[in-house]
Amino acid sequence: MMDEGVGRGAAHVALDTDASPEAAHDEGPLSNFWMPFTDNRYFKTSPRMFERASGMYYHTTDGRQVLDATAGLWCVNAGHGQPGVVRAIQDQAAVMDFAPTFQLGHPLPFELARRLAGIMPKGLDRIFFTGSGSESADTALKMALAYHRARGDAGRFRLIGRARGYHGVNFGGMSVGGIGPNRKGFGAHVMGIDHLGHTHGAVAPFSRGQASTNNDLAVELENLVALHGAEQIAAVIVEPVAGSTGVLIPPRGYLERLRAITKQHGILLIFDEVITAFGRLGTPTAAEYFGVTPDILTMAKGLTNGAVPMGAVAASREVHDTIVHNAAPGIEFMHGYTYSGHPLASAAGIATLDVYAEQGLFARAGAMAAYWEEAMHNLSGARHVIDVRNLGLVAGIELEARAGKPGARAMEVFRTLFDEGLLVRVTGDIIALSPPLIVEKAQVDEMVERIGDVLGRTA
Ligand code: PXG
Repeated sequence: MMDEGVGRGAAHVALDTDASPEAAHDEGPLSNFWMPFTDNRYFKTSPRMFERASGMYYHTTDGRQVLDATAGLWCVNAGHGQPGVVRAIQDQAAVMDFAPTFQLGHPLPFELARRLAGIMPKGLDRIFFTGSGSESADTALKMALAYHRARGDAGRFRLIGRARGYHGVNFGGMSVGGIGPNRKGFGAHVMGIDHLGHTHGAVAPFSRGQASTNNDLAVELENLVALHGAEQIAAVIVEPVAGSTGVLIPPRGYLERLRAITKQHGILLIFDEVITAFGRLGTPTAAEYFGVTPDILTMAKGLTNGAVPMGAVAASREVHDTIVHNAAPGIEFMHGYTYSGHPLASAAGIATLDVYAEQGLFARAGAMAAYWEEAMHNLSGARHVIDVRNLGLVAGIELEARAGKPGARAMEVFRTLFDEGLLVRVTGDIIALSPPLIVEKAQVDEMVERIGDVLGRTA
């Protein structure tokens, strides 16, 4: 249970938790919030609660400081509590809380779209707003289908994802996604979907940055084209760097090959940049980092520094103009969300882009990447570590699984690290690190030391 005497504001609810585990999850004050992607029964008997956050740190309800090595959930790229973002949200809430964007407008999303277009890869300058990464993925898939229909090519209905891919939890994103446990419990999914193989293990373990492989993994796309005929395939969606599945860095030449094959066959390429956009690799987008431009690019998370929920989809002129200019008079794309272009989210987005620019955070991440790489690979010899992968300010530390208990070792490491003051993410037996871009070298060192230390003490 929680330590005593630190309850303040809403956080005090945790401290009133009945000591009995049964009471906690059946009737206690924590029982009503059905938590997302959480072991609810465990959490409610052993809650870990945040209370406030500032810069690189969270502070917990039991009065501890926790170094944030995950930017929240890959989203607080500028660090917590950036004053410009806080002010923009507060000011906007007082001026106009909500305004519809269906057949009406207000200036903020137009301004944010213009600003975003300025940092997207050249040509991806038509911006559709959503409320999350999941909504962005489904929006992008619908755009791809609508594009081919608008061209009179409605036979292109197939969507191709990738094994171990993550594109959120809505039906489209789940269906193209390739993480088994996220899919298996939910019935029939969207029809007409195939998956490319993943790239895990394609390069030697402990490779630094992007590595080469002799395997032509993209040939699988050629095989699907041969199987179905390109005339049935609408789009391919991939994360340029796969995040949720445990940091998979694309082998050299792989994304370029996907781009060449899709282009050759009139298939749209969608990059899901929900975690890679906004400086994670030292550039505004992974597309720019890799020099590969998709037709559609999805974003969320760092768009508002995580401070207000918002996602976005950047479409090429070709995709946008084909849908909009071929439509009958009236609404051209029958899609949108109540919160598309929400005033508070738009204000937060504009302020966040200001912070990124004024503090030079993308370049800062790029400059820190070499130090980060060196530091992360110092964990190569740590107990249980079977691979270290890195790119930009992302790293994956893969542990050997305990016999018969996949994920157990990493989960134990996660809990111990948290209790001792470091927040990481784990997925399976992989520790994923993605700190805010304001991270200092001493904090990078601290992450490595703490992780190495806890691994050494973990069975
Ligand atoms: N696409 C990608 C590539 C993502 O990483 C989503 C879509 C969905 O975004 P929303 O906003 O609907 O959650 C994501 C989300 C993790 C972790 O620990 C990753 C995500 C979410 C939560 C945890 O790896 N990515």
